[in-house]
Amino acid sequence: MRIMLIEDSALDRRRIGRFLKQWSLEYVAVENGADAWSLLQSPDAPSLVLLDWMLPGLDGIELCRRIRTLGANGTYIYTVMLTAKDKKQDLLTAMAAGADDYLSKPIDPSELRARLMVGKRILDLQQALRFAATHDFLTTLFNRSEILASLKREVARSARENKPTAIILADLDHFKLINDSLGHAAGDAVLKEVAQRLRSDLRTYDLVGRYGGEEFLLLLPNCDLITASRRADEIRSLVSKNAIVTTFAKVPVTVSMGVTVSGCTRGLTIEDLLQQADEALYHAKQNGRNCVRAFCETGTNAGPNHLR
Ligand code: GH3
Ligand code: MG
Ligand code: MG
Ligand code: MG
Repeated sequence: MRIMLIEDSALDRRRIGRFLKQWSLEYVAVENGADAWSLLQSPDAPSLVLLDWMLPGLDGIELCRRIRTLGANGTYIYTVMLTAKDKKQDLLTAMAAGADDYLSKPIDPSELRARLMVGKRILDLQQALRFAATHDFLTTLFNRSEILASLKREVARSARENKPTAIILADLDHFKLINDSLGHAAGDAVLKEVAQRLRSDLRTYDLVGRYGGEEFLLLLPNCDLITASRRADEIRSLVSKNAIVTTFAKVPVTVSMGVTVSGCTRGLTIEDLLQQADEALYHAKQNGRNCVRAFCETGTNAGPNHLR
């Protein structure tokens, strides 16, 4: 948990800062609302804000309202108002503006510490709920709805920046046989390990999610069809390189992949692109599995060797 202290009084800033340091809490101190607002809009903004009510320019209440408009992307900012005001009406104003809690000045350190603990509990809970809502329970990859949301975002961005985004649909070969011969638990162990292998070969800005039972969707931003086909083939080879060791048996695993890119043809929907990747995947399966096929407008699908 990172804290932002927004306080125009240098004395209060130092005093509260001293407490936070004493408790080994990471914090950044800001002395006015405008600076705070620009910091809060950055992707790595602090998750808990200690906010003075009276500030020059943008005051605490207005800042509180603005912080609440940031919540849309899922990261909650827990807000504690600090103020000398102690009338009940003020408390209501602060809460209505979006504050989660309220502390009267002069700040009592043990009270501050207790409120921070409550905030941390709420933030931890919120983070756990958010993770559960966006990730697949078995593999801990992004779940279907989250990877589809990412696809939508990446495709919009690639159109804006006029750069391709590669879409790879990967499907385990004859996975049903593993379930049938070794049982569902062995199948689950294989899915977990495959997910780990997929994740291990990706770059930080690439994305991977569990699209369906034994199907995975990979997104490579700013990657053209030829490069994506090669990358897919590397990933395919990594997945199948070593048999997967489960408590039931050593299981050889292969994967087939279909690749397409956004940005080649204008006006393609997410559904069109998924359809293209699926078509290419179908060709990979038809071709004997354990291979990569790229979608082509003409209907012929080529593996990475043909694209070189
Ligand atoms: P193909 O090479 O054509 O893709 O064959 P396949 O056997 O992989 O494909 P099919 O669609 O026939 O079977 C997929 C199987 O994946 C069927 C389903 O029971 C299994 N499956 C889906 N989700 C899970 C899961 O969470 N755990 C386990 N163990 N199996 C799952
Ligand atoms: Mg003040
Ligand atoms: Mg399948
Ligand atoms: Mg399959």
